[in-house]
Amino acid sequence: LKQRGVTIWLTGLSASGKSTIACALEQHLLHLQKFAYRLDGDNIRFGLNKDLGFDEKSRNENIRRIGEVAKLFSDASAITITAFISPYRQDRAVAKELHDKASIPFIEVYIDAPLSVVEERDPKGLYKKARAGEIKDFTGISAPYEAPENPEIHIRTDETSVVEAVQKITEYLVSKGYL
Ligand code: GGZ
Repeated sequence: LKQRGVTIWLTGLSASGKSTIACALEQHLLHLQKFAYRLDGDNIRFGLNKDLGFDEKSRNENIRRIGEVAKLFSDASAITITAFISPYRQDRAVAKELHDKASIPFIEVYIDAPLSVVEERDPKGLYKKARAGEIKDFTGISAPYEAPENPEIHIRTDETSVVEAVQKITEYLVSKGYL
């Protein structure tokens, strides 16, 4: 393989657009004949991490394991895209540190949409349930989201199309020589 691995770490609220952008980015990279691999709730929370819930300790462990797995994929030369809320700054810092120690690039991408916007989207009705007290520890309602202070890339999904978001991330990868 000519390519070197890199981890693209998406963080943001539920319904902010992480999965949509991650899927589109993965497709785009595969079309460019790159080895891209996406980690998201479907292949992690239903598999490796199916023993974990959404209290703070469980989320810490969820993100710790995802950080380790992302590092392994990137070490194996994949362009690894993770799409998890990852609400705690400290957890994301631990994942980044792991990559730093292995000299693998870690790109934090803040998928940013205001709470009012994601609550309006509410594609699965989860915000409504959280407001009604039917889901506890719901990020943005009854659990914290600590926004990145210095993300490598900041995408406002209420003002940016999916295509533009993919373009922005791709341009960053090219500018750093990762693509
Ligand atoms: C936040 C929750 C919760 C609670 C279930 N809080 O929009 P979704 O549905 O499809 O994606 C959300 C997903 C969040 O899992 P993550 O692994 O990304 O979270 S974290 O990084 O914080 O560990 C949401 C659903 O699971 N979900 N309960 N209480 N999101």
